Amino acid sequence: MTNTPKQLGLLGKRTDVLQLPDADIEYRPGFLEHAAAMALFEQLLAETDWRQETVQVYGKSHLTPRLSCWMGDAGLDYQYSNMTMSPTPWSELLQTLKARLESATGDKFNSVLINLYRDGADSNGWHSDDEPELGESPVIASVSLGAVRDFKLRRKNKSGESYSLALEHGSLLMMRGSTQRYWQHQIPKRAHAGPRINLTFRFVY
Ligand SMILES: O=C(O)CCC(=O)C(=O)O
Ligand SMILES: [Mn+2]
Repeated sequence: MTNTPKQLGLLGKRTDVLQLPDADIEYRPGFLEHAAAMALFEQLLAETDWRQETVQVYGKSHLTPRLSCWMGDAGLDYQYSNMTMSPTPWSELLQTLKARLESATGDKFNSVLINLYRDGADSNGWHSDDEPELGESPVIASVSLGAVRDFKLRRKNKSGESYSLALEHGSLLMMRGSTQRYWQHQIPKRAHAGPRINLTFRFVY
């Protein structure tokens, strides 16, 4: 099934504001209607140019424990975990989703990092989305499709403050303000999980 702009229906009106110090995080479950999110998931799974990137950690090469694709406006280059990525041109499908997100949030995006967690063994380690090209106060719009996975947050200041949130199919998580400066996030491995796709829309300066 192919998603047309009309089928990318928005549903949820509920927004949860996470009460975390020095963070600005909102969670909207049911941002995308279930069937539209399912069709989006299937289409992205089949049509995305998935790659397994290599990252350098302490001088050693590692394959990332997930597949990804970086899409965005021509001419944007992006540093991510010591790799430079040139974006794939926008697909019609994701241009449509971007426009929906922009009108729903009032923010502008020029790129998206798409991650595929093939099963529970795929993960995303502790990090902040704080690359200099995302500016002082990065705005990240994160759409989740498929299997529910835990999104963990921890304070950088060693206070021990942490938070865990289950990111559901069709949900939107918005991170703004000082969130990336003071907090890290991760998607830990999980014993049993089906495939999940996450899209983080960003604005690269
Ligand atoms: O999969 C997720 O929900 C988070 C992805 C993420 O943090 C990233 O790609 O920077
Ligand atoms: Mn991130």
